[in-house]
Amino acid sequence: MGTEGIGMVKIKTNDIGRKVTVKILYWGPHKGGKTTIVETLHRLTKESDMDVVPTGDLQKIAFGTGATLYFDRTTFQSLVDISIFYEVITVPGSERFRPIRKKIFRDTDGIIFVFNSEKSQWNNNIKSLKELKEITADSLIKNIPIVVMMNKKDLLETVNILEVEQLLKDEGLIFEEEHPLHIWNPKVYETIGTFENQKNVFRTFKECTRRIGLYSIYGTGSAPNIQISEKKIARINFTLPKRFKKEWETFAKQTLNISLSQMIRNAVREYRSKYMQIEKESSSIEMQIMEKRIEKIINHKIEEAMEKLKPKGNKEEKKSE
Ligand SMILES: Nc1nc2c(ncn2[C@@H]2O[C@H](COP(=O)(O)OP(=O)(O)OP(=O)(O)O)[C@@H](O)[C@H]2O)c(=O)[nH]1
Ligand SMILES: [Mg+2]
Repeated sequence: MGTEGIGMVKIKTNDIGRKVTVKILYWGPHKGGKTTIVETLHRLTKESDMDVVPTGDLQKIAFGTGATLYFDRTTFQSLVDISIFYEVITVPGSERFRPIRKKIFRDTDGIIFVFNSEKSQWNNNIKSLKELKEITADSLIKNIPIVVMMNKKDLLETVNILEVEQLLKDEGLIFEEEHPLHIWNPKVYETIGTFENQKNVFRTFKECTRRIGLYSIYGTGSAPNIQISEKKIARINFTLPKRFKKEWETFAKQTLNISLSQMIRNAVREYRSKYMQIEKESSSIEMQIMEKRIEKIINHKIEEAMEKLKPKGNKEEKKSE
């Protein structure tokens, strides 16, 4: 089946649910730098103090020239949550390996597209992107997060970021602001893949893992649908439904012995600190999700409060029945 293995972020757990494996695929044209980037990522996480570490060597199946023949593969473990493993794979970019790419793509949770920024390579990038779209059967962004590396930015004759974004737009991979998927538009990074001059290699990887996590947790495998309200983006500013306000005030005072505003502040602090642990780099996406979570917990507390404030008579009567 053409679309087999395509769909949502399908994070795999082992039998006892303790180990989670996430598959990240580096995709892009021949000689764009995929293998180089993964080599750099591997060495960097091995030698420096990062929050992921390689669990083994980097397996490469390549020609003598260095071009990938089948794939490169390696696994990293998260140190933030040691039950999470990232299986990182690169496809071979040469055109004739399309069937292999299709096979390797199966069960991918997130894509890092390695664009070759050299002006002479423009058409190869387009071909590679179109092929990816075809293979993913339009599930990119919607069900599979994607981030873009504009690689080889150390070279002189390179395209600029606006040109790449325009291409993504033309290919339907950038949504307008009013579209619900807008916040999941692929982030485009200018990168250098070689270890010596490396730029944004780890950052792009982290952004991909972050998106996979968000899709998995908040979107049950698809892009979480978060309504963007300008007021909400501006700051954490949730409002209590007025009709519950009194009940909640009573709840805060009677049960927790604090004021309503203190209780809100505590809820905000609690969720903010949780978020900071997951992601230090705050962005509007986290803010919106955090607000959703806070709203949820507040609504839950309101319900709890309502429950508590219900006339007790009925319950007791029932008990004694
Ligand atoms: N100047 C420069 N060269 C780079 C960069 N990244 C990779 N290269 C070089 O580009 C060439 C091709 O890199 P690879 O990593 O083999 O490319 P690939 O995308 O894996 O190619 P395939 O396996 O054939 O798909 C190598 O000579 C790399 O050293 C970069 O950021 N800047
Ligand atoms: Mg390669």
